[in-house]
Amino acid sequence: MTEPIPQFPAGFRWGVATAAYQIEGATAEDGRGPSIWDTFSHQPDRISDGSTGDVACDHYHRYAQDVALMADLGVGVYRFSVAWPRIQPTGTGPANPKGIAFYDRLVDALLERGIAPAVTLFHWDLPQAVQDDGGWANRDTAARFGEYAEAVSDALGDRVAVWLTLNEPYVHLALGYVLGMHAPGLAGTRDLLPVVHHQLLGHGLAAAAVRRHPGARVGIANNYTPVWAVGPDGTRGSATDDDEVAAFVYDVLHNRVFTDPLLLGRYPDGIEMLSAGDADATVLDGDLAVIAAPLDVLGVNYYNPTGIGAPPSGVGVGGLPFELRQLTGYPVTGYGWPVVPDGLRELLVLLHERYAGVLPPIWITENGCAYGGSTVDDDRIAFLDGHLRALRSAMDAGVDVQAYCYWSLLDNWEWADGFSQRFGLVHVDYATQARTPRASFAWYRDLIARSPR
Ligand code: IFM
Repeated sequence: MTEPIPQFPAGFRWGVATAAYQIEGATAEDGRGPSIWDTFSHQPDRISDGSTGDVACDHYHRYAQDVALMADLGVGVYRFSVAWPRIQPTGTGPANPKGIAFYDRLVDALLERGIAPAVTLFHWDLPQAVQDDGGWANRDTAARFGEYAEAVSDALGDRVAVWLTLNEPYVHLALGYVLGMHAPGLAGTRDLLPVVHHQLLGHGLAAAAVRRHPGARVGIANNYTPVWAVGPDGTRGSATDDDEVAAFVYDVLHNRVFTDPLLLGRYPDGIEMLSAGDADATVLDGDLAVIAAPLDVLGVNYYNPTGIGAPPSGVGVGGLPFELRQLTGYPVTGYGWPVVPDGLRELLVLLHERYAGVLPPIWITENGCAYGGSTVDDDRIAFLDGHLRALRSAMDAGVDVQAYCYWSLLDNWEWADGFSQRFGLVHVDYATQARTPRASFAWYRDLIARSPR
């Protein structure tokens, strides 16, 4: 019989996570403006099943039911995102009272149930009007994001436990500006440094805005991955020296570009590969000090390690010197992602060592898996069990982790893959919007109930 998962320390926070465009729907209600995801999802051939987030899980109207589900689950934290275009329909100007009122109601409903709100300010749904002015390639977007953060924190700052400025800026950059697979749908952008830097500057300005509220705790949710050099067969054993070099480069890009400036106050060596313009005109005096203001938490989103090799021609996607290789030898989720629980321990220990002395406490802001639609989801329970053991062993090795948020509470709209990927502890029937908790929901509820408060 398997040993029970070792207990987590008292005060450890259990939670679930979602994001606005993936669950809310109501995209044209109460004054919400269009976002880049409304535009993108309505373009032909962008989304694998042809769906949009127009209705999604209809959470905008059903939030009370969803909060009741969380109360039943027993979580102490709910990580959700605020849709910028609900607050500022054109990405500038005074806050839309009806947009604020929705999040006000949500926050109060959570607090009534003893659930602490953890708010992400940007989970990819940029107001379309801001994109029309250049999106994150435009320095003004950072300032506008700071003003938006001011408006949201003025409304909710007395009740929010933790603020996460950006979600996965690396993914927004790679899929939105290099590969064209996510909104804004740009492929092959050559000068990427502005998109990196203005997201980071936006983070810094938003963090400062939020910090005006006494007791505010601020962080960012980055996507991290252990980078493994692998040969063409997807195994580490067959990796060559060239594959190791390619993996080193990929690690800089995925794991360091959005973290070294935050924690070390400088860009990593290798940042030049992202700059096709005048870097000095992008990174202005004083910016790095704004970006590197101390964080209270570092949000870590972990899904799997990434296999990387050297492309035969020396040049891979986006002109960069690496290629992605599918790892072999591991089970995969329904999405085809390798299941490597120990990768979470490896990653956390890596961050702990790489940023020794400057690493803030970690929140696991996302970790989860997509499987088929069944509510009997032993595969998800095994995923959770393995990853929580790995998390516990990282904590035993000295990594300070304060919270774990499973992705996701509900099945939801998985970006370019529409409704085809189900990550939820709760099954959603999109035709009726009926919510049915899965077996994993009961498993997680039991784990939380057994954990010391
Ligand atoms: O659904 C996404 C989420 O929006 C960001 N992190 C990864 C999840 C699964 O792909």
